Amino acid sequence: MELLEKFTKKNKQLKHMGESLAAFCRALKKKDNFLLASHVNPEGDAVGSVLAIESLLRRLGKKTLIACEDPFPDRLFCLPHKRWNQAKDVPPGRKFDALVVADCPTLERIGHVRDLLRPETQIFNIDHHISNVKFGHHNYIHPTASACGEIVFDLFKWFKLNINQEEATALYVSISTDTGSFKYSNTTVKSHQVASHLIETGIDIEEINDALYSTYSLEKIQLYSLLLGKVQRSQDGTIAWVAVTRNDLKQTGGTYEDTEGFIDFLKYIKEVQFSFFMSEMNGNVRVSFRSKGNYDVAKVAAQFGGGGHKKAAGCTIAGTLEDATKKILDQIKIAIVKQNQKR
Ligand SMILES: [Mn+2]
Repeated sequence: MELLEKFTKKNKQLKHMGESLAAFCRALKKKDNFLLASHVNPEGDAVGSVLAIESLLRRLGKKTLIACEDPFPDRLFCLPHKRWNQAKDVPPGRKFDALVVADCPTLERIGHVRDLLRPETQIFNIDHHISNVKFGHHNYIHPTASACGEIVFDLFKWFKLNINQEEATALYVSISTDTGSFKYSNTTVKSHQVASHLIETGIDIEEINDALYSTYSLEKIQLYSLLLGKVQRSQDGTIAWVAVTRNDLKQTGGTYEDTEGFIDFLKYIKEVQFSFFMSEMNGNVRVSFRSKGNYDVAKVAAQFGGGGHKKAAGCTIAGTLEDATKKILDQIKIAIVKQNQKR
């Protein structure tokens, strides 16, 4: 109990950015017709948060529509997809008085959903990225939350709504995926507390965890096998990286989506402190970073206009894989030197 009190105290001292939860929720209450969105290439936290907020608003009697740039990710089949729309499928002329954006540090990252906005649309920005630029008319950002879903849970509490199983599943997926199944350093007492409330609703966590972490297609296994054979390391072994090319996908029948999570294998190598995973895409290279210990990959990603968290970040670099690799390695080496000087 003592630990819990200590944590709660510490958590209160850590300031959220933007307005208070009460002010944010009161402003939400005043709107009627909501559009909900998250970032392009949505993962578990983005999808789970959006689904749960949509359900919350619907239970408050609001009109809602989810529209994201990308289709519902197949791998999240444990979540309902029937309310998910792509921005391109929203009928033109449909009016919204509010947009809720979850788990998204900048408005650019919602992609073409921006085309659905009108000057009068009020933007509600709910997030946990420390890099969030507070682009909303209303912002509620909690950088110490392990997942955006953890913050959405607080919204349910504020509105005094009992979370149903569908909402609990969505929020569990949010928190579980953003904490690497409660393993990453962003996992807190609160992540576990919220999870315990969600489990109390009677959701089947074995089924959810199997769906999230133990259901692979043969194509994905074959793609992983190919990529494992291509892993490269720096001379001292502290940096590891690999790239997936269009040809790799063709050869194995895997998809870009299948590669999510592959970067963890690089991190599992004992000596590795920095790892990055590159995807070759339409003349661009999409990069995910991971770090261990005190190294900060958000700063490395920021050098390329990206962002994220200290130990998990991403960016997009224009150009070839070879160029991107060289540029990234240079920046990581600078980050290592800087970090070692601090010691
Ligand atoms: Mn997140």
